[in-house]
Amino acid sequence: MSILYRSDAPRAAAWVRYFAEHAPDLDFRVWPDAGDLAEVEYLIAWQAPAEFIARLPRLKVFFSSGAGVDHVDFSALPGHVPIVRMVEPGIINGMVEYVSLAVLALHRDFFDYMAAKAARIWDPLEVPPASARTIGVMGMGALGCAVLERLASYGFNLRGWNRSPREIEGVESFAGPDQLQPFLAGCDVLICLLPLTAATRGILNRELFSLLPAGAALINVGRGPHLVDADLLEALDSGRLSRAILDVTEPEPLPADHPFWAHPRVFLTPHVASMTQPESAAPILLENVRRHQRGEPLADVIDRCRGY
Ligand code: OXD
Repeated sequence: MSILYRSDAPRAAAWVRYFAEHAPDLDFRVWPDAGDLAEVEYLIAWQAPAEFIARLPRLKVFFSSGAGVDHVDFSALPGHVPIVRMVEPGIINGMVEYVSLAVLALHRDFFDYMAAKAARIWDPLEVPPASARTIGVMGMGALGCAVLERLASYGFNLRGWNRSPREIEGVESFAGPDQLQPFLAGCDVLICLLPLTAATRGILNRELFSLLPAGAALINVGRGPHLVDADLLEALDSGRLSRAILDVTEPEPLPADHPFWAHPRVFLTPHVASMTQPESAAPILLENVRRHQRGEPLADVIDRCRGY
């Protein structure tokens, strides 16, 4: 039974250690030291290039090393090979930390104070309670729900929007295109945690911004192509939006001459909101391999038609 890891090299050693200790019966290999590729049955990878997949005739399961699968070429993977996304506590906790930090920094005016400090201005602003703000999350999957749960602990008003209806206690839920407008109308801070699909590409655009309350802020931790960059710049420059916190861009890395770098109301991080943590991901992936070996249904298999 061979598993091949073909992803982030610095984290490979931790995967190897875990499998050596907990699954010595499995032959865990790390690319490029992959041996005979014809023996590989499970692949852990970020991408699935067609010419590489063609060299794995016995592949049984493709495990994405990240939470998203938009970068995976589904057509390269034979129809009988399930595609499994990474849902693990390390990724979830990282996202919860990042989004909480971003929301609290907006709520407590940290970006204004950074500018004030640079200008040596001592100017205390009003401190409204969290209950005076409404935070909206687009995408109520594993990450979106965990983020909403943590934000609830601060006392914010919460709302969520999802393709299909989802109920979470304490969260006003909206679903589908018809409810997008009423959802947006109440969001002081909008967080994008949607999967990237044909339906969500470019969803953060001028029309959507026009439906938010004037002065709302945007946090994009989904994917760069969710956002129409020119529309965001226009919304910021016209004052329709107050700020944007972006962890993802298109392309990545963001080119040095892109206007986001110098924009005073865009805060950028280089796609670090959350990362797969081998220590917490390996046990979950191993359990899924064991399920497959026992002929049981796998967890976190994506729907190829839906795209996530
Ligand atoms: C992921 C990511 O999908 O890091 O896990 O963006």
